[in-house]
Amino acid sequence: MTAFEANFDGLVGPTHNYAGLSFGNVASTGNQAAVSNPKLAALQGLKKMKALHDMGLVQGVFAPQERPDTHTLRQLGFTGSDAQVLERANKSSPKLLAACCSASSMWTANAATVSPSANTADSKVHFTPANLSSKFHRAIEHETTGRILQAMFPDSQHFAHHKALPGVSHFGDEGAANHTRFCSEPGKQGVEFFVYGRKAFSAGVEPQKYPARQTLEASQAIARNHQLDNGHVVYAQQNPAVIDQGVFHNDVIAVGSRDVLFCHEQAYLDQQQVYADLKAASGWRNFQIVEVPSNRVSVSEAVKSYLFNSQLITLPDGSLTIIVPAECQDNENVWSYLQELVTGDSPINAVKAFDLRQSMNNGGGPACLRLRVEMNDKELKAANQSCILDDGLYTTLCNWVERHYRDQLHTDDLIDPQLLEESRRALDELTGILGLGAVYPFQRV
Ligand code: SUG
Repeated sequence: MTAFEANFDGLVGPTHNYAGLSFGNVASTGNQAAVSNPKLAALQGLKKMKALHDMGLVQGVFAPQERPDTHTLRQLGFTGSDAQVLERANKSSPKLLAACCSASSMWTANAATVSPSANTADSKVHFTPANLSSKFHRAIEHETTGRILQAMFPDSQHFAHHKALPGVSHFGDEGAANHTRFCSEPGKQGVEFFVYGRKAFSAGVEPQKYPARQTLEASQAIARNHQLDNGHVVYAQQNPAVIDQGVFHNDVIAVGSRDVLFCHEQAYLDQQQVYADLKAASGWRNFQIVEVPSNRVSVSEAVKSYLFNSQLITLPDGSLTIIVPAECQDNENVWSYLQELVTGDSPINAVKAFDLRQSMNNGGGPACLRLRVEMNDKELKAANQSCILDDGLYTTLCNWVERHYRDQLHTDDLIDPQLLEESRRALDELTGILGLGAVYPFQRV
């Protein structure tokens, strides 16, 4: 049976905007109040999906959430018609309204942690939606995320779905952005690498300026729920000093795939120990570490260019390509490093840059936009086929975006009841296209 890694990219929702909601994510706060282009954002994301499909990879589509989230606003005591709820929330706090309007579910690396069947004791693929408890606008995602995941992977013979961990800071969980599966090849038992920013129940070092979103205890709970073998799990603490420079997730400073870890030399608190633990747990000879030294690419350049928020993809011919954001091309130093990397003797053979600037302006690069699900043939068959991209679905989704999305949005527009209408109309049609059923609150009343 063949196994492979599929990418499920978040389709950018119709309310994509820049509200500066994510303290510690310097792109988000830096672009606060800029005018966004939701249509372009969605099309940029779709273009990347199509390109990966064309390269021979299995590419899936992950539906966005219902926004504005009037259901949460009602839970918070705003009453009246939907238009009044929006208006009253805005009057109380424009930032609160913006939090309930964010299209942040596009970054599906934060949707869940996924363990492939090759690693789990019951040989099922396990999913835990991330509680994203460190940011309010993200903490309201996991319920719908769980429903969408169920609709995408419905067969309980192959897929096990867990509830998000308790939504408190002790169990802050950011999903796959802080989790990597290594393996000698897909379908084989491999290592699950969990990266955390702080410990909740014991003492340890922590960042001073920006929050550490993920706790060790959250990662440990997921490993238990997913029935992982302890000998194949490695935990590592992120370097608090880099969190304080804007590295709010591990995937801003490292990326791994198969038997390759590509990371910055300052990524972890005890870098050499992390390497030793990964090598010991993997047990296979070829585990390769490509470490980028600070004197080649500084942490600040890494954060600006999002060099590490890249995708390492294995093409059907076995070669490894790195998918980076166009910002890497803009930075001469980073681009020349990448040229050397792919022409030198590293395991990475080629580089491809994508324009994802709409998402990047909120701190979301190529890796943030995708959730990896390693599957075998049987599991892929058992998944919802309407969510798997082909040329037809790509065209359908581009047309859908063209018909429903605005090409300009400012945070002042979030109060517009028309936007809510447009968004619901679009999502209602989308659930039909992707065969999801009634996953949104407005469809369930
Ligand atoms: O959680 N930005 C997201 C970006 C997530 C990136 N994901 C990964 N690194 N995997 C976040 O900080 C900004 C929204 C705003 O400010 O409007 C935001 O939520």
